Amino acid sequence: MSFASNHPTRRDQAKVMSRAELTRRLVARLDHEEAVIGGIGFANFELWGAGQRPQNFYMLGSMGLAVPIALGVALAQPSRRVVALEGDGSMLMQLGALATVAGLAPKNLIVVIQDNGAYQITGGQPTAASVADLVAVARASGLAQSAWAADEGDFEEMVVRALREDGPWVIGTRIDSAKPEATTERDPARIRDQFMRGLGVKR
Ligand SMILES: Cc1ncc(C[n+]2csc(CCOP(=O)(O)OP(=O)(O)O)c2C)c(N)n1
Repeated sequence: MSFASNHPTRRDQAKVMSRAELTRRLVARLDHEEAVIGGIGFANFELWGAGQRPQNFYMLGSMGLAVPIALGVALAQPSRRVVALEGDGSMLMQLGALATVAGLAPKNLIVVIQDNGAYQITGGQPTAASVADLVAVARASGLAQSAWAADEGDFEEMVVRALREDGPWVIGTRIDSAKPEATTERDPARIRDQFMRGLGVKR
């Protein structure tokens, strides 16, 4: 069965879930020093809260860079699985990244879109994610293995498969706008250095 036909293909078929819980479930499934890039917004706050790992990178300043950074890591280290966690606002700002991923087709890349329909960290202004279904955009960009997670169990099933089988994968999640449980420590130089050590490219 294909990914798309096994899981919801429309945003309105997906349950609205807790970002903190989904992030915890994802991190709990990591067991091969996978790299995880948390996008600006609350994606990286919850990644921080789910337990700090040297293979985590927390983007603090720029929207839309979780996927491009993850793509670079995936191409540089093809034997490592790489996960990008990106909010809908940031994804909308960098839609071309999806087509670039489709063109380069790294088998080890997993994009998780965290769609709360809002620019939450700057006050909850609405995004266009309810108009432009981001999973449909990903599929139309050439990423056939793109689907929405129906619920928490479905999300975990998708993650397990994506960590094992060839990608690239796009997993859409609808999330609520709960206040994040943690706050990333704002120390970009330290974040960069730890990540480089975590990837084995710096001593
Ligand atoms: C180019 C640019 N424009 C605006 C901002 C300010 N800004 C930082 S995060 C953010 C919202 C991010 O929204 P989303 O990616 O959906 O994540 P969420 O806050 O919902 O977790 C905005 C508008 C920025 N950092 N860069």
